[in-house]
Amino acid sequence: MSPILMERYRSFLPITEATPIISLGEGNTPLVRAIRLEKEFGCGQLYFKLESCNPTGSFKDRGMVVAVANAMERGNKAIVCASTGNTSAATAAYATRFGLTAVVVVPKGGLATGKLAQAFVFGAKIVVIDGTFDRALDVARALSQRHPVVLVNSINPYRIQGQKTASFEIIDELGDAPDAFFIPVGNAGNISAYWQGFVEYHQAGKASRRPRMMGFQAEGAAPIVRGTAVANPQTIASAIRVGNPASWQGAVAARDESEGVIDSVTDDEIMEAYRLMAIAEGIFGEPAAAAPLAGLMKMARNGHDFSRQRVVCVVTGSGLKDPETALKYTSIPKELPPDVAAVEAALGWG
Ligand code: AN7
Repeated sequence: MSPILMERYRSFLPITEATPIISLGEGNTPLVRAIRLEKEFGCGQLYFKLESCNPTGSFKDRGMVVAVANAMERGNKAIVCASTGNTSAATAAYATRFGLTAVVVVPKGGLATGKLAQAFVFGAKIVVIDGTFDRALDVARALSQRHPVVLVNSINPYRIQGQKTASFEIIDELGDAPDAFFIPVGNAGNISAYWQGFVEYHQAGKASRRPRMMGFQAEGAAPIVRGTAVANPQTIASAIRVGNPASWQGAVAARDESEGVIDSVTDDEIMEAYRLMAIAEGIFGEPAAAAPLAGLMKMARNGHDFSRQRVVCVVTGSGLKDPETALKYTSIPKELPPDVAAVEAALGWG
C-alpha cells in the first residue's frame, strides 16, 4: 500500500499520465474506537475518523492535493478560495509547497485564529471582506472567471474527488462500510464527497452496503434543515457558518439515497459534545468537528437505537485551530509563588 494518497487510490481518481503525483502527507488518518462514548450512547461500535491528523489539521488536504495537482497539470500558476478557515490553510500550504500563488478571501471576524495564522505563515495573499462566507465565495468565484486563477473551493470537482478517499480508508480499515456515518455540514462538499466514495467503493465490490448519512448543521446556520438560505448565519462553529451551501443538492441526494438525516444541533449541544469528545476520548476537535457527536448524542437521547450498529463520526478539524473557543470555557489559573508548599496548598494536597 502506497503511503501517497494519490497513488494508493489512483484508479478511483481523475489522474492521467500527465498528472503530477504530489503530497504533503495527507490521508491515511487514524480511525479510533471510542469505547467510553460507545457505552454512553449505546452504540454497537463507535469510531472517530481523525481528519484533524492531516498535514494542515483538517480534511481539506485530501481534496486540495488533487485540485492542486490538476491545476499544475493544466499549467496554472495561481489558485483562489473563499473560506471559513480550513480551506484557506490547505490552499496556502499546497500552493507554497508546489510553487503556486494563493489568494484566500475570508469573511471579517469569521476565522478561528489558528487558521488565519496558517494562511499567513504559508504566505497566501489574504483578502478580508466585510461580509459572510457566502459573499466571499461569490467574490472568489468571480475572480476565477475574470483572471487566470483556479477556484479550489469544493465546487471544484477535483476537491470532491480527493475528499471521497476518506470513505475508502474507512471501508479498507473496517472491512465494510459502517451502518451510520455522522458528519458536519457547512458548504456541503464533504458530505457529497463521502457519499460518492461510499457509493463507488460499494459498486466496486469493496463493501457489502452503504451507510446512512447523518449530516448536522448548526441551528443558527441550518439552511438545508429549514429549506431556505440563511442571510446571516450564526454559530460558535465558525467552520460551518454557511448560509447558502454550494453543494446543497449533493447533501440532499446523500441524505435521500442513503435514507439518512440532515438535522441541526444547537451551539450548546456542539460545545457539550466538544468537551465530551475531549474528556472521554482524548480527542481535541474544533467546534464544527464536534457537530457529528452532538448529532449522535441528540439522536441517542431521543431514543434512537444504535445498539446493533457500527457508527463512525468524522472529526473534520483540529481543536488547536481555535484556541479562543477552548479558553472561553476555562479560566486561566492564578499565578502562585514558585514553591512546592504553595502549589500543594492550591492542589489541596497540603
Ligand atoms: C472543520 O474552510 O468550508 O460541508 O472554507 O472546516 O464540506 O463545507 C470548511 C468546512 C466541517 C464543513 N468541519 O464541510 C472552509 C470550509 C470543518 C470545516 C466543515 C468545514 P463542508
